[in-house]
Amino acid sequence: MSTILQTIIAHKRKEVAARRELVPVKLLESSLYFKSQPLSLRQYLLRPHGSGLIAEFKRKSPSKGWINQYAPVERTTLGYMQAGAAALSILTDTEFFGGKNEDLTTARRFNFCPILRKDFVVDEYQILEAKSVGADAVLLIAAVLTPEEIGVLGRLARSLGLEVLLEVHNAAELARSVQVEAVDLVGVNNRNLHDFSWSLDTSLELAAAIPSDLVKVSESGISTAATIKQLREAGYRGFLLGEAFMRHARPERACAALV
Ligand code: IGP
Repeated sequence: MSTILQTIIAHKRKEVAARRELVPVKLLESSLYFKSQPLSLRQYLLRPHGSGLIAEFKRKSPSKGWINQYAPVERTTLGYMQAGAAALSILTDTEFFGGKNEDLTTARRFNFCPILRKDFVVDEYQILEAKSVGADAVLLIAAVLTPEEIGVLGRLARSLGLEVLLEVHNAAELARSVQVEAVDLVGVNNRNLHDFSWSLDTSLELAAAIPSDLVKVSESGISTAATIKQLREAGYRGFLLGEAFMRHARPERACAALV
């Protein structure tokens, strides 16, 4: 595991332990969202003439620092969807990405579309939490989880109606982590988490190795329609873009310009 990931995961475990004391599982389960029917990220990405765009709300990152401190969640996410995005991704990690659970709930109040909760899941508690704040899908990162953990967390998510996006960075992670009964979509991260370098080849080379019944999503560093076209031709149906939008004062306008 890279050092930044280790730092994030260590912090996340402490955070979850503290959070569990404040908001016990019983309380999470009383959230109204617990009773709601989630929307299918898979289906929204596979819509015949859809953009396949998953537009991300991300204020900062360990590699870039602050990207956008001021854009409001309401205007940005509604603008993303009006521009033609297929779904939203909301960073809820506070320490490293400047997000919070309330950002997701705010996005939920303004949008009828699938919402991916972007966080570092290491514990079943976080799956219940994702459901309680209104998410439709969760991210599981292969680089930080054993295949057993992916199985347990993925099956729990699916039992609540949440879809699971499994993030991989290379062929080895894909081979050991992909479990069809616990995963709905595979996200290939074009960013190397050890040195933050970027290569589209990561997505292009892994495409053929992803089981065909899982929806393919390409993540990170995408900023042009030409790249999206190339990925679509390689079999990708989802395109996760964050910084290309968020680095603008009006991220939703950058999204409209791309769709
Ligand atoms: C978006 P970018 O380069 O368009 O901002 O990337 C998304 O892929 C990236 O934010 C991301 C991420 C993650 C963030 C991919 N995997 C895991 C936090 C955790």
